[in-house]
Amino acid sequence: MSGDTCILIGAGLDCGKRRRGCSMGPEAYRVAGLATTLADLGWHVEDRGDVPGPKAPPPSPAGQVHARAETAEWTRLLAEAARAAMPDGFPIFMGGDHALSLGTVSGVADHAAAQGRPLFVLWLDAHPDIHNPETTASGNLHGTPIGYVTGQLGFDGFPAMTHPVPPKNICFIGLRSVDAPERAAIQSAGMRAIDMRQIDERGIAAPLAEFIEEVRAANGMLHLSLDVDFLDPAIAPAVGTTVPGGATFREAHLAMEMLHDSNLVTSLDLVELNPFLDERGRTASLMVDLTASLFGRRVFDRPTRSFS
Ligand code: 4U7
Ligand code: MN
Ligand code: MN
Ligand code: MN
Repeated sequence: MSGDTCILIGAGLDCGKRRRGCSMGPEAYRVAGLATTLADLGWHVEDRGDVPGPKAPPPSPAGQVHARAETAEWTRLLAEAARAAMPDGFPIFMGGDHALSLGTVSGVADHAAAQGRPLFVLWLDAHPDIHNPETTASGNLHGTPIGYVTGQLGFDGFPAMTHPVPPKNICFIGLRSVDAPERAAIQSAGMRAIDMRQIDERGIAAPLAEFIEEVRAANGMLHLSLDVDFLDPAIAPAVGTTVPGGATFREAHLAMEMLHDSNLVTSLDLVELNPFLDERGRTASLMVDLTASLFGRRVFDRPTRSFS
């Protein structure tokens, strides 16, 4: 991540759940100063604008799964945007709800496969989002991106996942709301899942460092998907699915600082920001500040004298 170009891509997808407002996310990140923040850190920033969603959102029959056809079309469009951006720089997908990751991760996975490198995914979220249309009880597809990108069945009408991400290449951190079928899927696939209790007991640095070293050893590319609800709702209220007991301000920044130093992250989703629920822009600003830590903001630019 000693970088040159980062590419901002607005993905105002809002159909992964019923409560609306994430369509305003891309504009909130722009208003909160994401581009100038990154430019001040020395990055060349290119804003590609917003990916236009499906022109005439295909009607989805009312039923168990909400907006299946519209989400499938977004998945195709965002995978294409990701494949186009990866060769040009570091894409930042400004969401939009988490259903956007069906598209972004599949496009990034195609790119990694073309480079002959394994793709790893770090999922910072209260939820593992490993449902598929058969297991989801809510019918909300923002709870399914990990199910889709790992190649689970049931996604009829969606583009085929050409390069599924092996479950062992995925690491969840921050979990505190896991449904029964999700628990079964995580355990049977032997996935890395760091819940909040483990963070309480070990801190966030130790498990994250272990994952970073595995990615490095495999010469992997690392996609980071940051859900606002990873954070404690007391500091990040602008999200539909608040779950108490989330990551603190410093736990989140430390994760971003370590990921910056790792130099392994090659793409980023910022998801689930609902500006309609924010308080004077504080959640949008926090997400921008976390992105700044990921892109190299630090207190000192070289080691300082400490006590000895
Ligand atoms: B998010 C849930 F039941 N698991 O399936 C579901 F708890 O992208 C929540 O992480 C999904 O915000 C949350 O609806 C999706 C629920
Ligand atoms: Mn290109
Ligand atoms: Mn999520
Ligand atoms: Mn979540």
